[in-house]
Amino acid sequence: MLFKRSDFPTDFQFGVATSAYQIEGHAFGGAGATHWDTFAATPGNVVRAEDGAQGCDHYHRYGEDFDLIAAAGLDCYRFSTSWARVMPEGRGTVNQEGLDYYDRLTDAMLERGIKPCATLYHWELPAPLADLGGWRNRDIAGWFGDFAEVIMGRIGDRMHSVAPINEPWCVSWLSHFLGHHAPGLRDIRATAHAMHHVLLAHGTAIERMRGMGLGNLGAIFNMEWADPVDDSPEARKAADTYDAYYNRFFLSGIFHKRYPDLVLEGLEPHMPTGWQDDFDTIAQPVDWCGVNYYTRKLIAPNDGPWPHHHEVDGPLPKTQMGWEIYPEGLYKFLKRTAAEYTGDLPLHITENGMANADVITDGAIHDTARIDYINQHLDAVRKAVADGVPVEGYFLWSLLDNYEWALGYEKRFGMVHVDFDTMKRTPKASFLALKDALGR
Ligand code: IFM
Repeated sequence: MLFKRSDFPTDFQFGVATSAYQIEGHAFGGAGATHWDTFAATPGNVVRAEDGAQGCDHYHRYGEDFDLIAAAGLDCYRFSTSWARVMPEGRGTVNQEGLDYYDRLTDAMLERGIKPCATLYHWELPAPLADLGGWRNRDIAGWFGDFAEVIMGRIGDRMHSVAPINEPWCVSWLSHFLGHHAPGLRDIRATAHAMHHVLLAHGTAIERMRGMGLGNLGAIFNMEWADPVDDSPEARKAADTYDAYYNRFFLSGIFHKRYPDLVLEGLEPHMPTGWQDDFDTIAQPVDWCGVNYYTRKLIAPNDGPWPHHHEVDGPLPKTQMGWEIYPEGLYKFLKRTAAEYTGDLPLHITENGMANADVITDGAIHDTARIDYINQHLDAVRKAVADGVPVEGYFLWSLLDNYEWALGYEKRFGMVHVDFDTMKRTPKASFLALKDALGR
């Protein structure tokens, strides 16, 4: 790596991030069915119809995985709690086995000196709630608040930080407008409802957790830089619209108590009744803001229905996901988020990383592309810190190769290789390089 721990402020924290459905193995421990199980079981939705039933068998192997985190010298572990594991019906009955599991997980982190950073929801909606309309149903805010109280009632006393929802854009737009993720809808009214309800659920959970006396609560946004395909005003507006519904909508709801005009231009007729009255809940104060950053998009205008645009293939080097590598976007987002939304609030990069077609050669994995990617993005972080942006942490996505949702197990994001037949873990060159850089 081209950096050392000492190149960052003294309290800067390094961590690694994962999520429940992607690694745990949802077949174990009495977890209920989720909308990802049914989405994956429907032909055409997921590569090879793969699901999270086995994941990386982290459910049984978390001790070994936490040993790796500790060995790498990382300070924090960002994990998520599966709603369907804790409450298989989504409401009512609690699965004690699920609570016991997260209890053991928490203690296993603490025993190794790793700070537990929880995200309550990383996409595995209990199927019975999907039957009731899922994120389209306003009641989800209350159901989610109840789940927050149940899970944090058990492990909240030992959390370093908690965020309610991972990537509201993915929960709403990607899943209800583009249909790429469960529940696979392509409907503008469903999208408008989900976008608003995901924020209402976020605020409700923050309110409930504050009520329980929990602190260090945050919000996590995925951000994608949008550049116009050319210099025309039409292309500029197309890119600004993409930026508005992808990035600004969620930040603006939570930090400005309003939605951007460029989004309301398309979504206002489809918003749920009374949405304007929900901002006091949505904008519950948070203690930090998380930025998940991977890439940028080139956007071109078109004559189709709103949002009147489409993505264009860009010229930059790409990852295994086909995503352009654009570290400048991270720098620009850190600057802009602080300047326009969060001010002095601590920022954390809660996800950043790349998929790479990693193979084992003579027992080793030479993922130099990932090392370069991390170097370039941490350089962008250092630049932002030098400019006075209060960035306090960086979490690499991800610890392990895992279930990459609609793309199945093919895309490898881990700094530790997983053989999905044997579940054997093999640290890649990036793991060893990070360990070297962070060594205390
Ligand atoms: O794997 C996902 C994760 O679940 C959410 N953020 C982006 C990652 C890579 O696509």
